[in-house]
Amino acid sequence: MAELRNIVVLTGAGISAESGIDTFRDAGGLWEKHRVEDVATPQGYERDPALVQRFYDARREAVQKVSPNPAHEALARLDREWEGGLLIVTQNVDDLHERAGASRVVHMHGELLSALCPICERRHRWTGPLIERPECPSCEARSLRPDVVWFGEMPYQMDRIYAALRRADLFVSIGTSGAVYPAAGFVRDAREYGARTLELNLERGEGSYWFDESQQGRAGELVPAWVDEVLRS
Ligand code: BV8
Repeated sequence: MAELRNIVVLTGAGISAESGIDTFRDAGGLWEKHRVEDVATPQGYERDPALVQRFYDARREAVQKVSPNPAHEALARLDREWEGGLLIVTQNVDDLHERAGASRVVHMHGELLSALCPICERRHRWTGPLIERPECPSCEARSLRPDVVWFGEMPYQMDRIYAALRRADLFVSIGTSGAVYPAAGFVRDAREYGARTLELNLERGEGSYWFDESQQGRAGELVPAWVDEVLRS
């Protein structure tokens, strides 16, 4: 791995699976018989705000009862010890990367532990439920919504992500099925910009074709081994 300087890592629900958080493929359609695509949309929220708030209240509560796993810990070690460029772009709305100690993290689909006020557009760290329509701490409006990016909404910090992809020598995708865009397209962008591409995932997906190398296995095993290799190089 000569001349390796800048790394971009993309993580998905698979990196949190071993912490006990259901992936979308497992939970898809299982949650109160609604497909995530139906619940995680502005239209779904418009149609039945209580249903959507309950969906997120349950996940916000659950995420505070689980812990980071060896894959999160390995990426946090990489963040501490890697002197080159690193950006961990996560599609996950849990805070397990941060709780493992990583700091160069971007939540492109938002965060469960944050509430967004659509009136004053401020965000607030939020650990409790939103179903009772609490007041916004800034403007007192009672319209707080989960601070997550729904289908059809613009993902966060796209400029920062594309700037990192342009500089990347290595793009590593961990625990994602590559079903959701624009995240699923990052591997093609990275290749175009000249990066090597590596996939670490439980199974080969339709996106695996785009990777120079694809390793199958559990993130808890593959990620620590890969981080060891990078830090030794
Ligand atoms: C956008 C937050 C414009 C909420 C999420 C047609 C109509 C309408 C829209 C579209 C359309 N066609 C395309 C679109 C765009 C749409 C999209 O992609 N739709 C899909 C369904 C086709 N995308 C959007 O709307 C996005 N916005 O496009 O705006 C734009 C375009 C370009 C540039 C700027 C703006 C917004 C999408 C964000 C939606 N919000 N999450 C919430 O979390 O509730 S998406 C949500 O689902 C996750 O964040 C994640 O992104 C996705 C699930 O994917 P994964 O993380 O990969 O999880 P999954 O379960 O699928 O896979 C898990 C993988 O792990 C599996 O491969 C499994 O094998 C593996 N695994 C399991 N266990 C392990 C493991 N691997 C390792 N170890 C293990 N132990």
